[in-house]
Amino acid sequence: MSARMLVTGFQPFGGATMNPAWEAVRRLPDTIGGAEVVKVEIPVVFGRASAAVDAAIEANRPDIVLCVGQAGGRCKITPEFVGINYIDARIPDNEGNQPLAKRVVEDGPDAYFSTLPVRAMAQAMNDAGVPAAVSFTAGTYVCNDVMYALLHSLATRFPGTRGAFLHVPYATEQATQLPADTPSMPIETMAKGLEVALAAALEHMEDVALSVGTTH
Ligand code: PCA
Repeated sequence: MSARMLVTGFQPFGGATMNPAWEAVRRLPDTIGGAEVVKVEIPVVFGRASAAVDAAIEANRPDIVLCVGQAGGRCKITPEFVGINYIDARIPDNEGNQPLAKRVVEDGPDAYFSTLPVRAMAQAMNDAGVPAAVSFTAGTYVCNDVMYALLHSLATRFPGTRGAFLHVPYATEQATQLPADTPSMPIETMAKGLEVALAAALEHMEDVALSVGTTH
C-alpha cells in the first residue's frame, strides 16, 4: 500500500484577501514520491483549526501530516522545529477570539518537537534553489496552536503518523501593497519548496546530521 500525506493550508487572516499557505498547498501535485497527497484548507480560528486537522487525520489516516501557515516578514520557507503549549494572540482570529496567556492543552507537556526531519526538509529545499531554514519558533498564534495540537494528537492517538508545521513568507502579490523592503516569494516557488520538502520527509525516517542551530 502506498503512503499518504495530509497537507493543510490556512484561509486568509488579519484582513488579507489570500493566504499563500493554502495557495501553495493547493498547487501541489496529487502524488509526491509515489505517495498520495490530500490537501485541506483550514480556518484561522483557535480550536476549530486543530479540530479540522484532526478530522482530516481521522478521515484519511495519513502517514505524514504537514500543516502550512504564513509568517509574513520572513525571508525563507521555514519548517518549524518546536510547538509550544502556549497561546498569546496578538490579533483576533477570524471569529474574533483573542486568547491571552493560555495553554493549548491544559495538562499537556510544555512542548513537542516536530517528528518530520525538518533539517533534511530545509536542505532539500535549498538544494532545489528554494531558500529555506529551520525555525525554532512558530509564534503564539493559531499556527503554533495547530502545530502543538497536531503533535499532541499524533503522540497520544496516532503514534504511527509523523508530523510537522511549516511557515511560508508573503507572496510577491501581497508585497506590492507592503513597504519596499518587505521580503516575499512567488507562490510557484513555495509550491516547489513544499514538494521537495515532502519528498524529503517521505525519504528520511531520521533527520540528517546537519547543523541548523542558531547561537541566539
Ligand atoms: N499564519 C498565522 C495563522 C494563520 C497563518 O497562516 C500564524 O502564523 O499563526
